[in-house]
Amino acid sequence: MEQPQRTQVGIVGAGPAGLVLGHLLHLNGVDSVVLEARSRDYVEKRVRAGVLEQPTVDLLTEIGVGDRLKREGLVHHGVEFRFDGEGHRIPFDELTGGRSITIYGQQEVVKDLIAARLSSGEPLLFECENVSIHEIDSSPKIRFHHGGERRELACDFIAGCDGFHGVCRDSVPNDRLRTFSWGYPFAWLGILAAVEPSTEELIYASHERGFALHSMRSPQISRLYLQVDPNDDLEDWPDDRIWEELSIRLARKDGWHLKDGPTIEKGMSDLRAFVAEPMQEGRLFLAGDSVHIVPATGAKGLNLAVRDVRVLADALTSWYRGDPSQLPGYSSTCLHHVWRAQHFACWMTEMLHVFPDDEDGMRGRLQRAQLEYVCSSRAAATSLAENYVGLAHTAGGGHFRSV
Ligand code: RFL
Ligand code: PHB
Repeated sequence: MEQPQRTQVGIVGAGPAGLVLGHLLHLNGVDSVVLEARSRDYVEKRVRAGVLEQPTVDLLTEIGVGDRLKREGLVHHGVEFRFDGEGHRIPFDELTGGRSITIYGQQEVVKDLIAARLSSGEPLLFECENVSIHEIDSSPKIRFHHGGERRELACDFIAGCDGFHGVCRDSVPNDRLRTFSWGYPFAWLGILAAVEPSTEELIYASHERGFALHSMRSPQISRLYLQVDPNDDLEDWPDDRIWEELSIRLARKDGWHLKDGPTIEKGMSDLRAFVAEPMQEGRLFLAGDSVHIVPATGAKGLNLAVRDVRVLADALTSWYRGDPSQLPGYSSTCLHHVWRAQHFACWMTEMLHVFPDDEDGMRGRLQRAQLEYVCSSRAAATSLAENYVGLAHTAGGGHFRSV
C-alpha cells in the first residue's frame, strides 16, 4: 500500500479507542491513519475486557460492526453478588427500564474493527517502531519507523489512543497536565479456561480470603479472576491452587459447584485509578487508557474509551464541516463521564476486596453493610445497576433543580 505522508487525523494506537475513532471518522468522511506498535496477531489475541455496556453495544451496532457481536455476544440482564455463602441477584432490566450488558471479548471487538478498517481501505499500519509526536501546538507530525524505513506523517490533529504505556501523554509538558492517581494494595490473577461457565450471569464474590469473579466468554469458555497479593508471581499460582481458591471464595451454602477445566490463558494485572487533565494539549487529543485508568472491578475501561472517541469524532467532524465550536470542549465533556465511571469503579473495588491493612476489621464491617444495602434496597440496587449498564450520554447536565 502507498504510504500516506499527510492525513487529517493521525491516530496513535489500534486498541478499541483508536479503531472506533478511525471508523467513526471514516463514516463521517474525515481521513485518518492509524499507527499501531504491535502486530495484528498480537492485538487480536490480547485477552482483556469482556463486559460491554448498552451504549457501547448500541454504538458498535450503529457503525456497522455489530453483526458478530449480536450473534455471539451473551446478553445478561443481571449480576449476582455472593457473600456469606449466599447469592443475591441485581436485576438490571427491572431496575433500569430494560437495559442490559453484553459479554463479548475485547479481542473480538478489536478483530471486528480491524476487519472493517481493512475493508474500508483506510490506512492501518501495524508494527510501527519508535513512534514519536512533534509540534502539537502548531503543525503536528508523527515520526516512526515502518518496514525498516523512517517515516513522517503530517496531520491536522493527533489522537493519542496508545494506552497507559504509550508515548502521547508523555509528550505533553509536565506542567500542562494535572494527574490524579492511586494504586490498590492487591492485584487480579485472571484465567481463561476451556470449561462451560458454572453460572448464567456474572458472580462478584466477597470473601474473607479475598475477592473472586466468575465471568465468561462463550458457552464453552469461562473467565475467572482472583484477588491476589501484587507481589505474587504467576508461578506461585499453579492451576490446582487457582481452582481450589476459586471454589472456596465462590462457594454457596446450597452446594453450588464450580466446574474446572484446562486453562488457556493466565495473567496478572494491577488495580489502579488514574486520570490526567485536561485531555487535550494544542492539537493533541488524548482518549481511552492513554489518559485514564479505572480499576477493572467496574468493567468500565473499554466502555469509557468508546465514549471518549465518540465525543472526539463528533467534535472533529464538526470542525471539518466548518463548526469549530465543539472541539475546545472535548476534555470537559469527557471528564464528566470519566469521573463518574472512575467513582463507580473505585466504589465497586472498595466494596468487594479485602484490604490487607484492615487490622481490626472495621473496613470489612463497613463493606458488609454496603453490600447488604445494595442487595436489599431498591434505591441502592438501582444506583448500581444504572452505573453498571452505562449511564446515558450527558455532558454533566441533568442535575436536580438548582437553588
Ligand atoms: P489499549 O487497548 O491499551 O490500546 C492501546 C493501543 O496502543 C498501542 N500502543 C502504541 N501504538 C503505537 N505507538 C506506540 N508508542 C504505542 N504504545 C502503545 C498498544 O499496543 C495498543 O494496541 O487502550 P484503549 O484503546 O484506550 O482501550 C482501553 C481498554 O483496553 C481497557 O480500558 C480495558 O481493557 C479495561 N478492562 C475492561 N474494560 C471494560 O470496559 N470492561 C471490562 O470488562 C474490562 N475488563 C479490563 C478488564 C482490563 C483488564 N486488564 C488486563 C487491565 C479486565 C482486565 C483484566
Ligand atoms: C471480564 O469478563 O473480563 C470482566 C467482567 C467483569 C469485570 C471485569 C472483567 O468487572
